[in-house]
Amino acid sequence: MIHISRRRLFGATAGLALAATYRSSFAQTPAPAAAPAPAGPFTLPPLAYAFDANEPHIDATTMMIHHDRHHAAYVANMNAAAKDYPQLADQPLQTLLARLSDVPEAVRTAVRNSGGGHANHTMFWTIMGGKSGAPTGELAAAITREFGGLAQLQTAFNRAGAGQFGSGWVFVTVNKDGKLALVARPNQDSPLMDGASVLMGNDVWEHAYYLKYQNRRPDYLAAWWNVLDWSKIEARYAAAKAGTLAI
Ligand code: MN3
Repeated sequence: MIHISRRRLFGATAGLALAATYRSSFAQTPAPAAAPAPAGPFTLPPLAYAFDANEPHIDATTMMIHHDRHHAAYVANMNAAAKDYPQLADQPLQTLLARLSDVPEAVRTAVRNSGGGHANHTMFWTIMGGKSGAPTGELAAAITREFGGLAQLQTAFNRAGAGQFGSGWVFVTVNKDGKLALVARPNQDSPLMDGASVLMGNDVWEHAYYLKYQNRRPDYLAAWWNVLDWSKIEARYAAAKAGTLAI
């Protein structure tokens, strides 16, 4: 690869000489070992759609960096914590987060930040990749009951997201009776930490939107509704009511 670009820069003769030099020096240098697969009980869930599936509202580069680097870092941090405290993996993540005070103090902040980040992003990917539309059935009825309708939910949700100072999330929570509520949380805190269930949520950290929207967080919040997969959110609603919703 290198000798091709060098040839363009320096001409064929010089390029070939350079290429020979590079080849011989590489031949004496052992290839670097492949990065080890992240060892540990926590794993990065693959996206169920392509990085560009949410274009033009969320660009592919943002999706790639957000999933493969930001979310991967939360997973890696959880595995680092689990190295010394393997009991962190003995219970479901949502249970761990609901009982943060039981987590050993040495890793409690790590679990709050990275365990919260792992849970929040795991939820986040699953509800996107869609083509907008609107909720139907019981979820649509619940949204009308609680907020007055989808448009009113969007207005209140986007206002909460724009008003979240610094980094954080906006969520709609759901209880076993199907009752919805709007909550904003800082950093990677999650309603799971209060024992609540999350129906849906949007990430308002700058890494979620800055490449495309820069400081225009309200524009990102408004555009995000275009990539939702309401069938996934309806399934989460049904699971929450059945008591089977995990993250
Ligand atoms: Mn994020």
